[in-house]
Amino acid sequence: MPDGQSRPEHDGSAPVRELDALVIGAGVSGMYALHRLRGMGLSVRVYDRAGEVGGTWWWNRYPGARVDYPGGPFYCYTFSEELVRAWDWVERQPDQPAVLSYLNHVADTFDLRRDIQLHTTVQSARFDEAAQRWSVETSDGERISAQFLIAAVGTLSAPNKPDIPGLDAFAGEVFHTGNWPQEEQVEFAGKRVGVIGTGSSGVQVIPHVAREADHLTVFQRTPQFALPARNQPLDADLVRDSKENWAEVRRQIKEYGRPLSMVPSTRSVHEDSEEERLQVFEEAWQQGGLALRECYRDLLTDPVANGYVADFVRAKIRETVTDPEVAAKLMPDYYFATKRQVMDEGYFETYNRDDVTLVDLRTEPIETFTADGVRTATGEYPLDVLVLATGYDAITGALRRINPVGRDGLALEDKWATGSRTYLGLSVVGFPNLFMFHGPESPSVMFHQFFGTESQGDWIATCIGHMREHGLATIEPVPEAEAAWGAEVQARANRTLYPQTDSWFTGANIPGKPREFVVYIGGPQYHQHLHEMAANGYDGFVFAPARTGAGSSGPVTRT
Ligand code: N01
Repeated sequence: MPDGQSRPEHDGSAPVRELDALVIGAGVSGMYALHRLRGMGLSVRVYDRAGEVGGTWWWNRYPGARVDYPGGPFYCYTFSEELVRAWDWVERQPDQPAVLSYLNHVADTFDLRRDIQLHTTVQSARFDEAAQRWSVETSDGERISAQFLIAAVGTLSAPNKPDIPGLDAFAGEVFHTGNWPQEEQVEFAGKRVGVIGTGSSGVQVIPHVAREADHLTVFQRTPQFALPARNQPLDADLVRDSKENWAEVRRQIKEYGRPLSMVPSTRSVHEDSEEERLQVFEEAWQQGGLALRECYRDLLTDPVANGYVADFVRAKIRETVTDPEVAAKLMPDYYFATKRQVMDEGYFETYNRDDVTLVDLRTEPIETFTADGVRTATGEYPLDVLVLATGYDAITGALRRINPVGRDGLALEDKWATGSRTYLGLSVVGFPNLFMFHGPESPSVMFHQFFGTESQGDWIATCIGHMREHGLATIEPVPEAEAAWGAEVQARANRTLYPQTDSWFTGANIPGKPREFVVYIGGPQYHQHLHEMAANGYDGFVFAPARTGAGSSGPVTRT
């Protein structure tokens, strides 16, 4: 039976589709995996429960959604100069419709849609040890047997619906920013709207809702060190130069995780006087984007340095918000920039409006939702519409919800019950031939998202090519390599202030999730290591040849 075709079952059940690789998710990573692996002659199919390609950019169409980091120079795949030249970005931080149009353009350019099955959820995946393949079932009853299972499920794609008493009894409309209605336009005009959550999504949606709604109530659990995004039209010279010298731009991204113009300072905060320091902070504030986080090298490692910049931002919030009592509620009290940095466009100014109320849940917790709104310890807030900007079960949530079952019946949920251990953030002991994009212990969102995808996708493609060349059926990391990688990730994180703050980086936003910092800090070194390790014979992995009946040979470590 040729790959990619279906094999009838003798028991009368639905036929099984045979694939070389099954990819879960048609976002940035899934589309790249399809393009790359199909180009090697593999039979590949992508499954996605969404109605279109685009992943997070398809789901997150709330008002105000846009790229909030200046990705520099463009928010795009980097591997194809032709693709770079063919698309004209207009803004430094494009909005959601622009990004979604771009991703649709990519799907068309590379004729990806014919191998993407939309409106289809992967419901289960189990490794069949005898067949050395993954058995997968989808929501429409299809059964698939694939040699490789590739999880391109997204870092921030499993919405977190908070467990707040009475929420299901609320009679008004409820929307989650990560699952925004596709067809209908959500109307806020003339309505009393509540927003829970002040992360990146909340900070983006709040000014838009405030402008439209009759009244907006923001329920804030943790204030933000939001920085001015200062989005702007792309400079025509930068666009032209970047397109003409794309190989050099790409080299810089590979080496630094961003173009040279955005590389952090090597200067310590302690080398400057207070006056000089404040001037550096002010210039970075005016520049906007990540400039303030990058203006000294030790802001994220030295508590004293961090305190200086945190005080500077708190002073800016106090200057912006006219009512001192409201400003006091907006004061963040953890280390600056240790949550994923939030960018704002008129966020703090929103609290100067008469039709906006800020409820500080730290002093006034929600007791319950009622049919008409929210009751807190000290007040009642009638609402017609509720927006949940409450984030995600990040990094591991989407794959844990599928819960693949590996060797010896080991479920991923159980494997990761006490810690999300992986090797290189892309493979897991006990789960042969499972590859993850942006998994736990990879650089994930802390590196140029598109380049990171391409680097991991190229690694997976090279590895599969290597296996085919040597007649190998499975690959799996060894426990020692997995443990050592986990230790390396933790050691790097512990040299920074990140692990000390509750955030989705640490899993602290999801009750019951293990608290651990599972992002690899030091992106460029990760990608270098990944490819060197492959070139050196896949240290830390064990391969097994294809079984030829009962007398199969055991695993081989190196080839
Ligand atoms: O989610 P978040 P997000 N009761 O987890 C609060 C990316 N992104 O969707 O901080 C009350 O950051 C929670 O409070 P606390 C980006 O990487 C990118 O905003 O846990 N409040 C917090 O305020 C970003 O980091 C773009 O105390 C509750 C908020 O909800 C990531 O997505 C745009 C609560 C959640 O903030 C996630 O951002 C948007 C409860 N029970 C997002 N539960 C771009 O532009 C949660 N909260 C590229």
